Amino acid sequence: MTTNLTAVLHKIDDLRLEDRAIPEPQDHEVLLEMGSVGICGSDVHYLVRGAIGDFVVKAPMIMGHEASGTVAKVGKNVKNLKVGDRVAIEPGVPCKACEYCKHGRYNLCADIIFCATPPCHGNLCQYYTHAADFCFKLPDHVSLPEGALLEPLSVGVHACRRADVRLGSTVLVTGAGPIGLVSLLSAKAMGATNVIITDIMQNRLDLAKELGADHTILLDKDSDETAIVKKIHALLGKEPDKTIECSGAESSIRIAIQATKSGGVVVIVGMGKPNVTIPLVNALVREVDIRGVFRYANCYPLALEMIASGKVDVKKLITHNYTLEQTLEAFENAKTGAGGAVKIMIHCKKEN
Ligand code: NAD
Ligand code: 572
Ligand code: ZN
Repeated sequence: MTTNLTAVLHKIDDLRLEDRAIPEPQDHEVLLEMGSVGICGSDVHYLVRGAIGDFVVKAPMIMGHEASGTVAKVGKNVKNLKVGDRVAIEPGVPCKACEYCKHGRYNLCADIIFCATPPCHGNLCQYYTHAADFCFKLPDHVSLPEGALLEPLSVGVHACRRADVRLGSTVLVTGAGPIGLVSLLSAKAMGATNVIITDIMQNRLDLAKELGADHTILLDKDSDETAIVKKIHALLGKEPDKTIECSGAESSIRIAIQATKSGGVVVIVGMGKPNVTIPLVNALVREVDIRGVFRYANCYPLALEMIASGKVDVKKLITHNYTLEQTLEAFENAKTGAGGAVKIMIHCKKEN
């Protein structure tokens, strides 16, 4: 019997399951018995590379930030939740005092504490404490795995808000990984009527089609960019109003800019090389707005509504399931992508 089995990344390729003490919630926090935790590409990146940009794993770090759980204890100032409530956990808790927080753009807060971004711990464990106001109660018919998927779905919601996707929009999504797929789902739910998505993997495009993509394009790494832009226009019958770049590939960013209609918007979600060559003059003379996307702010409520109302089915993203005890195997699967892995879900609670 363990007290609080916890997945701790010590250094590159050194992920361990350890038993830790159960933490005590502070006055504004809840103690959660963890339900489901999805593996994100960033978790895999820390495992394989030990860093993303300036964020370096210098001390052992608990993995996981796509998570849900059940309230086991409440701090004395908590009013919004009670023991037994099932919640989705928004993993970034900002300072609430800086200019960005006060204006609602708390994803830009320099002091945000974000799960499993070093030096902050994540929540891939049995018991974990979190700020109660960053926990969202799930209705009975929304499952704990769906609660965990609110996290990537919120990235899709934020990307579509930044792109100003609306009823009747024609949208290009580049990259059909988990983030491209939640962007597709969000765009459709927000009223986009014509969505085309690209990838270099056919199985991901097949899933995109199942999730509602109107058109898919299989690319290979050496595809001619001008020819791809023409194909996008031909399949859509017009130029996309908005493009959501979710691959991180330099050529995709160039295609995104060239394909988007004059006066349209390109949002960049994918993180690839820090410096890329893009057709900037093409963008400026056609007033194509290029906008960044950094995580999300104020997106959990809408993401939850999209799932609870049945407008989007995120469960189809889950290709593999593991128990907390099988965490090392789960990460091995995520590293290799074996079995056409898209979203791998770890279930911390036995009856999930
Ligand atoms: P992923 O690696 O699973 O997905 C990327 C997809 O792009 C893959 O399916 C891959 O086959 C495809 N791809 C590669 N080259 C391509 C090309 N030339 N054209 C079209 N598709 C191509 O990763 P993910 O989890 O879906 O995340 C996508 C990206 O978004 C990553 O770069 C990730 O770091 C980034 N991300 C950014 C934020 C943010 O806040 N900006 C948040 C989450 C993820
Ligand atoms: O779910 C949030 C998330 N954010 C990602 C990647 C995966 N999942 N981002 C890409 C990496 N950045 S970062 O700024 N960083 C490590 C803090 O390079 C954050 C957003
Ligand atoms: Zn993530």
